[in-house]
Amino acid sequence: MPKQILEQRVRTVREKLAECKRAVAMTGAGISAESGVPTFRGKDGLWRQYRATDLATPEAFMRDPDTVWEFYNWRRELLAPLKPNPGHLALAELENRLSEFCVVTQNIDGLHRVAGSQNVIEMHGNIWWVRCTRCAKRFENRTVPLSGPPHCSLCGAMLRPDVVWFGEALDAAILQSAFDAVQSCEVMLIVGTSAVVQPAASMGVHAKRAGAFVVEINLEATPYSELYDLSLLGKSGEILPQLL
Ligand code: BJW
Ligand code: ZN
Repeated sequence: MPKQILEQRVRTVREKLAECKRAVAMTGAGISAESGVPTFRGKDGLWRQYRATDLATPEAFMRDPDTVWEFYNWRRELLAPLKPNPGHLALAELENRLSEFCVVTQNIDGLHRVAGSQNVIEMHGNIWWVRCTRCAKRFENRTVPLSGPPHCSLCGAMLRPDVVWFGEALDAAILQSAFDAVQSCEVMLIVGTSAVVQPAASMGVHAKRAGAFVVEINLEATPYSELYDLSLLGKSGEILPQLL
């Protein structure tokens, strides 16, 4: 994208944000890429190296919990030392500046909260939480590395990562709060998501239908780019700070 066009679009979005009261940022793996977190579908993306059906479905976990836990343990080790980048920090600062601002994220890395965002809806869960496969009790667990699958301190059953796998329904209350946020915002930023995984992928469409000004920030176009008001092509860690 030519620099001049990008700068002009950035100015437009900055003005929209300065005028508005309610905004939402919907984020995906791309916002954490500059922190060193692998994406799913990019060049070195996780789903290019591993089969999601072997590692991120309830069937895979039932079949081979040790392998699934090995995968999540490896990702926990990789994530543990990573820090938020200027993109996360800019969204945390937007929350301070607007009367209502919320981050709806597909990411499970927890970096938005580390950056200081408080109003965060984690649609796909959080890798630092585990859930009992029998009694459904949730626990925060930051042990790195884990030595084998962890077990529930209440009932002894195996715990699973508290994340949403393919074919699993999102938590109804979490999904509703995401819908409420996107359907009542004036400006929506859609950052670093390939927009192929539902129901997250169509959140921008809901915002657009409800009258929001919808902006996509990504290295490349996505299946929804044409529907939105503006596309800012570039790194979110460089573009988001310019919107303040
Ligand atoms: C940058 C950047 C930089 C990089 N700056 N940008 C057929 C049609 C429609 C739907 C379906 C279908 N078949 C099956 C479904 C449903 C399925 C689905 O959508 N599948 C599609 C893939 C086809 N969805 C589900 O199963 C969901 N549940 C559901 O539908 O339930 C229904 C139900 C109801 C009632 C009962 C039962 C069921 C659940 C989806 C769960 C997704 N889970 C994962 C794993 C989470 C845990 C984990 O991490 O291990 O979530 S998969 C993975 O994809 C992860 C992500 O959150 C999600 C989205 O990925 P994201 O964030 O978009 O990352 P990438 O890598 O794809 O994109 C990165 C982007 O960043 C790129 O665009 C880059 O260009 C950009 N970028 N660097 C700016 N510096
Ligand atoms: Zn239990």
